[in-house]
Amino acid sequence: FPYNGRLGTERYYNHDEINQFIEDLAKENPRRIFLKTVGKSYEGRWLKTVTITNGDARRNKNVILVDGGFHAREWISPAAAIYLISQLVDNLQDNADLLQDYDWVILPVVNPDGYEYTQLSEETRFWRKTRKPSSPDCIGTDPNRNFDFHWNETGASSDPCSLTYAGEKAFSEPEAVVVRDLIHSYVDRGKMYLTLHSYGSLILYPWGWTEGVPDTVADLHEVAAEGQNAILEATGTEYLIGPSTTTINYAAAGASDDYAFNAGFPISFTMELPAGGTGFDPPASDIDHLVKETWVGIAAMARRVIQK
Ligand code: ING
Ligand code: ZN
Repeated sequence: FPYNGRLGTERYYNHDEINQFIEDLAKENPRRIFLKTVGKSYEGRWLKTVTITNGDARRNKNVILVDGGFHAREWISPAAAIYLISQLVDNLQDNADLLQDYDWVILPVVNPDGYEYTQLSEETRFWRKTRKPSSPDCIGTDPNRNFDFHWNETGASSDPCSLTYAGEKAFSEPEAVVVRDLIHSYVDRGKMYLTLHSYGSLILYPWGWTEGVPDTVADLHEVAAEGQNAILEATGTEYLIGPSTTTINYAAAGASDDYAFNAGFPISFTMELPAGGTGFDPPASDIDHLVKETWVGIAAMARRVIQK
């Protein structure tokens, strides 16, 4: 597929292609799109956010913060982030309301070392964690157990070889530090934090560390329901929505959505995109409809947040 300045939905892309894409976007749209290098992965890959605006000069708009690619094998997540970026950039007319008083800050691949590793071979395809050695024998920490909020209290492991290893301490992973710093730098203006995972067809909200729910659970539920209904209407895909712990039936502390919510994002979701293939590996032919329905859900949730 010839590169026309956009990444299509025909296949999955590697981290270099994704970074090149957002760099090109920023160069083409210098008044609307801003690129920021926000850190480096353990193996030295640049983590870059793209900030999408409608081009008016007003600063300090509200912010919607979205990330993808926490977990290496969840390839549909960066794909959905790419599609989200493309929609917000290319369809300004249709989405004027989403950008009128809001800027969108998107980090498409939180864990590029893991993501690249899963692209190496069939044997490495289902790697989940980061790639920093965690012990003499094992590699990787679960970046979604590495956040400093009830860190390693439940649903995480102290075994460096475990899939859900919480890390030697909270924020031991540079990739989690990058997301932490994004959360703090945008929280004053932050109206929604959304982290894209797979798989499960779920929209999860805090808490993940306890069976308790926040005081504002009704608000969280209302916004999630908006996404759920929009997706159902668009494609018939049935998402389940609810508090993380009781919806996936296990508590898991140290995740980014709890951290962002506790830091002050009033709406904070983990969106688990639908399974495909054996779960984490939807065939390329499924990318198009999955990322499109995800976009429909995200846009509906954002509109509910904006109207509140
Ligand atoms: N699932 C999430 C995980 O990190 C989750 C589930 C969401 C746990 C929010 C805690 C908080 O395990 C996947 N597929 O990564
Ligand atoms: Zn995940």
